[in-house]
Amino acid sequence: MAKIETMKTGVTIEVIQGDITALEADGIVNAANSGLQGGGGVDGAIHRAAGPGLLAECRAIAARQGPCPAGEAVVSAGYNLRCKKIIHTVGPVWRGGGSGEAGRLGSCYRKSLLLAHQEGLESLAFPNISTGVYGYPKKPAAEIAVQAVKAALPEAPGITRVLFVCFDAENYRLYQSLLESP
Ligand code: AR6
Repeated sequence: MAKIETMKTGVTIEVIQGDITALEADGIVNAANSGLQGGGGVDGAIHRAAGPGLLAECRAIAARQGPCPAGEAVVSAGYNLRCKKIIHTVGPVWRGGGSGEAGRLGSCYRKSLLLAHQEGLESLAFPNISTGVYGYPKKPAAEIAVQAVKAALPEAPGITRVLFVCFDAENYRLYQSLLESP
């Protein structure tokens, strides 16, 4: 069952377990790589579900502005997904924690939220960035995600609904325990 926290500002933060490509939200965040070339994990699932137009647009973005550094975010259309826009953010690769990973991971959530707001989106769904192939330990990653989103929400007043979409049970439990009881 989804856990929902309603903040004083009226913004709801939800945690659900499932496949982010099946979700209906104005914006869906992709855990991309800096080349925006598609890949495995959630990136692969999003590209498969969105269709080939997405890769063409991502390649055009990368050709125009170069690689997307870790902690940054870019926006594309949603193609065959049930969203208006896809926000592609590049998480940090876990290197033991002493290489600025936490700051860059927080930046992924913050920049994605700000970009979604700039694009006029009202709801945004996040996967658990960096906790797959990039190896970020799940507990600190979840703490950073929730903290960074809550801190950035006042700067993104158009966003009224944030969803954390957890694929695995461990992340789902972690996010549930981080959100207060409704
Ligand atoms: N829906 C929601 N979450 C998912 C899905 C899905 N369909 N599939 C996987 N996850 P990862 P990263 C979860 O590896 O660690 C790619 O190759 C997964 O369980 O997708 O940021 C990119 O191209 C995990 O909790 O992303 C990059 O090269 C979370 O998504 C690299 O992987 C993130 O796992 C990025 O690595």
